[in-house]
Amino acid sequence: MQEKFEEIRKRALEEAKQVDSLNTLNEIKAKFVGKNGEVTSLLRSMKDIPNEEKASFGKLVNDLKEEVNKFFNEREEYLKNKELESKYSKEAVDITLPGKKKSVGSLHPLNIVRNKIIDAFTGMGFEIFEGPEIDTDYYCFQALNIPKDHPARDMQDTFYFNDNILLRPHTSPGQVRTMENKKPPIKILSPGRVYRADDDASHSPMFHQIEGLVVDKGVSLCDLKGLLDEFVRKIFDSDTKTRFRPSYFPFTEPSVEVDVTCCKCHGKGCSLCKGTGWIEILGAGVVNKKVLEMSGIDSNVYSGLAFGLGIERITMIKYGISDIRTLFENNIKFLNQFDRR
Ligand code: FA5
Repeated sequence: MQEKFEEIRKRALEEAKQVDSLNTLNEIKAKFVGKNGEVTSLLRSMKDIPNEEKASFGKLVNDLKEEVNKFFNEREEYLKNKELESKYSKEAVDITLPGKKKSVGSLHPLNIVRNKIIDAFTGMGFEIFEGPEIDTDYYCFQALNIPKDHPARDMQDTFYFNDNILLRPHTSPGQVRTMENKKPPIKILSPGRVYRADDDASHSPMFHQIEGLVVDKGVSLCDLKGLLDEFVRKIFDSDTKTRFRPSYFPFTEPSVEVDVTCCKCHGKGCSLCKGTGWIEILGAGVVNKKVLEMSGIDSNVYSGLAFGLGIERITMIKYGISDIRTLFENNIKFLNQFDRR
């Protein structure tokens, strides 16, 4: 009997050592100490043991059962730890690896420049007024001293819905709408999309302008020069110079066009500025008295100054972009070159 006990003990130990999965461990363990296991059936054979040996036999069987349980419990512990270790090593994160870069969207260069321009002027006390993109002949032309059949209409030929309704060719209607609704002093900025029958490397059929209007007692061309000098210093390099050239707009008198020293060659002359050292950025002037009167402002008491700049033009100068169309193609490689903040 002693030998049989020893043989079961050895076999249980051997089999426990060889088990390599928790599922089979329970099956093998049951073969020894389960309901019908070898050790359990030894207990059942107790009835055949003489009475005087029953106690020592029972103790031996219980000791064996305890030992076999111990082998399998230890093995179970070992297998559980092994399983955990392999799970942890599979899930392990190498914290020395570089992180995955998230691609962050960026502002379009036109919006970057638009925001800079608006910041520059709001810092000087201007308020924002946005007019409609579809407007009437009266606001786009007549109220700006451009009567029907006036030759100046050709410069801003645009898209008409009918004889009276059109896509605005400039943001200047914003001047009139503001003066009709607001008493001086007025200091507004009117940004927005405008449309013209244009299409080449420096002219787009849809582009963006920002109109500025100041109406108060005693404002003059000198104020306009000071205002635009300050604006140019804020948008371009601090050493950028401005130049006023006489020009013609029916709604301003006198009228000027404003040039800045070329940002590429700083005035020496290069391909960007066509050898002149200067690049035009906007049209401006003292508001024509007729326009003030038509908008209900007494031109004997008040005077005004106005300017209208093209955001695309300023963006092209600032970033050295030679073809306006690249600003509308949405080429990610092109757009990624600009400030991402
Ligand atoms: C005007 O549109 C006037 N309304 C500006 C103005 C306002 C003058 C107030 C006086 C007082 P002009 O047509 O020059 O002016 O256009 C102004 C700016 O818009 C130009 O300097 C240029 O930068 C830009 N621009 C004109 N046409 C186009 C175009 N097709 N594509 C891109 N930019 C353009």
